[in-house]
Amino acid sequence: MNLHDCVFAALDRFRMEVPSWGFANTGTRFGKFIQAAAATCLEEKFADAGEVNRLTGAAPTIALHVLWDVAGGVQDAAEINRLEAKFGVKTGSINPNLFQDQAYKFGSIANPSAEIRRQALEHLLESVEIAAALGAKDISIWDADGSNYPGTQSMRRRIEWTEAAMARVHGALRPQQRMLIEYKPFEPHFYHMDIGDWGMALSLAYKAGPQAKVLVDTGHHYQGQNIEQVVAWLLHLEMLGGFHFNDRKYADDDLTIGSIDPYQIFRIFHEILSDETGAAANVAFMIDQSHNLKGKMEAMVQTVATAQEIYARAALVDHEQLAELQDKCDLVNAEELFRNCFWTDVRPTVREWRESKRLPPDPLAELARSGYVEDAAKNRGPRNTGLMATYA
Ligand code: LRH
Ligand code: MN
Repeated sequence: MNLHDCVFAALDRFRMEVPSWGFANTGTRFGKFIQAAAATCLEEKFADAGEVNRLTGAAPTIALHVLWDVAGGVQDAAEINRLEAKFGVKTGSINPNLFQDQAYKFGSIANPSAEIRRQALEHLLESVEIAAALGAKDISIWDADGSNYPGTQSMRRRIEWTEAAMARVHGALRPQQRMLIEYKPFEPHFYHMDIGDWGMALSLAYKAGPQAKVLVDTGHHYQGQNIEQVVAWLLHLEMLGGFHFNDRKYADDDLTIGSIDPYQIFRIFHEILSDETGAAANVAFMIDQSHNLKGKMEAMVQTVATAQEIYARAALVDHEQLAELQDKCDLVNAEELFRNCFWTDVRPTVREWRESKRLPPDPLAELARSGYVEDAAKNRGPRNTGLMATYA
C-alpha cells in the first residue's frame, strides 16, 4: 500500500478518547495555576470535548470520573444524554474515584476496615450502574491503595481484599461491559501500591473473569521499563483492554503525548498495528493528562493531532517485509525499515486526509482562529478566578 493510502486508512479508524479532567483546572501538590478558560462544570467539559472533536474528527468520546462528573449518580444520566446530543460526543469510559474520600486514608477496596471496603465496593458497583445507564462499555478502575512504610500493612491480605472486590464488580457487569484494571508502581503511596505493575493487574483480571482486561497508563512504569514489550505480552494473552496515553520524563508527569519521547508512542502503536490475532481490535485509546501549564484546549487538540501523526507513521511499517528481515536477523535493515517509517513526515498527507473529511487542515491554527478559548475565558473567567488553591 502506498504512503497516501496507508495514512488515510490509518486515520479513518484512529479514535482517541479525551478525559473530562483534562479540561478543568488541575495542579500539582505545589499549587494550581488557574486558567480563566478552563471548564468549571460538566456542560463546559462536554463543550470542550465537542470542540476538540469538531477540530480533529478523531475524539468522539469523553471519559468521565464519577465523583468529578456524575456526582448525582444514575439520575444524572438524562442530563448527560442531553449534553451528548448537544455537543455531539458520547460518554466513553466511566472512572470510579477510589482515592479522595477521607475514609480511604489506609485504602479503599483493600482497607483493613471491612466497613470501608464495603463503602468502596458500593462506589464501584454504582459506577457499573452509571455506565449501564449511559450505555458506556468500559468501567476503568484505578485504585490508589497501598502503603508508605514497610511492615505497616499486610500485602497478602490486601491482595485477597482486592481480588474480592474485583470479583464483585465483574459479577455486576452487563454482557457488553468490560472492567479495565489500571496499575501504577507508586504515588500516592511510596512503599507499595496494591496494583503495582502489569503482572498484578493481569492476575487480578484473570481471577475476576472474562470481561476484565488490563489498562496500560504510559506514565505508570519504572524508568527504563520496556512498555511496548508489556503491550506485546498483553496482546499475546488477549488481555489488553486499553491505554491512558501521556508522556513523561521522570514519573507520572502526565505531559502531552510525544512531548518527551515520540518514538515511545510509535513503538507502542507498532505493537498494536502489527498484531495479527485480532486482539488489538478492542483496545481503547484514551488520553490521561493534566494540563497544568499549557492551555487546556490547545494541549488537548495538540495531543490528538500528534497521536494521529505518530499512529499514521506506525501504519507505514510493512509488517511482512519487517518480519522477513527480523527472522533473517538482518538487524540494520530491519531497524532502518522501522526507523524510516518513524522519520517519514506524514504531516502533508495527514492535512490531505483532514481536508478530505472537510476538517480544518491544521486544527491548532483553527482553534486559535476560532476565538473559542477567548470566548470561554470571558464566560468562565469569573467562576475560575476564585479558585486559588495552596498545598498547605
Ligand atoms: C492515576 C490516573 C488514573 C486516573 C487519574 C486521573 O494516576 O492515571 O487513571 O484516575 O490518573
Ligand atoms: Mn491513568
